[in-house]
Amino acid sequence: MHVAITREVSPSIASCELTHVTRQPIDLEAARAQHDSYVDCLRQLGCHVVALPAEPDLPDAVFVEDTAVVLDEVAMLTRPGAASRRREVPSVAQALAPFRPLVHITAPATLDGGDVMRLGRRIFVGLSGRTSREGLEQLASIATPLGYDVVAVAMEGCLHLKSAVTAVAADTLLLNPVWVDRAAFAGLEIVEVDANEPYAANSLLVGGSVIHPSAFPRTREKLVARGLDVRDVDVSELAKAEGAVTCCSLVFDAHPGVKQSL
Ligand code: CIR
Repeated sequence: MHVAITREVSPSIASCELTHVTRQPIDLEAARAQHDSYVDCLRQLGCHVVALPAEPDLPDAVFVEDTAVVLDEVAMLTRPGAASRRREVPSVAQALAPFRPLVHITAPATLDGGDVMRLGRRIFVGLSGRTSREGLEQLASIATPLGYDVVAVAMEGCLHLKSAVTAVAADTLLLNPVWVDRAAFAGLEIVEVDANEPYAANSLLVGGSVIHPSAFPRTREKLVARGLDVRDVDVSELAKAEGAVTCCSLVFDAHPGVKQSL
């Protein structure tokens, strides 16, 4: 069974961090409605959802992905690159504690979960504006002894590695070649986003289904043409806070080892 940790949209989301996106008004009710539909989609795909309450003083707290990296063996609590986001971590740690032993990324290292893409026993880590070389090294010092191969990936032009590339199947990636070099992923199948839809690479694979933003129909067609089960969600309001579909949840296997995990 998959668990999905989520958090309600903060009433202060309008004060979110922004890096590559121009600030525009965010309709809180619309953002909440979209988030509800996203959580429904996770439930439809069989996830047991652990929904944390909104954090009124933490504008970006809905984007729980950045606060942790959940492996089969441990949950790694991050030290987010944006100082404003570090107070999001303790409540996520509490939510993860029943499922995994906890380990921590510590200062001065920084690491955002959005920069960490796990594919089986391989972990790709984007060196972004949020994730430092020390963050990568601390992650490797935890994951390598557990048997994971940790691979550093250069990227540019976007916030996180998973803005540029995500898995849509065990051996297939959805990728924007402008932001990350496909050569970093030799041996894997690559589907490129439609050139007019640069933000379309962020998708969330749950079981065999791909949650994908409805704003990107041309890229969606490419996924459907490959026989993938694509579930559209409208996250346009959350996109104004520079978020997308991976960042709103931490999805992991409740009982790793019992069956194949993500
Ligand atoms: C931030 O800049 O931290 C938030 N406004 C957006 C975080 C999105 N997270 C993600 O894609 N993993």
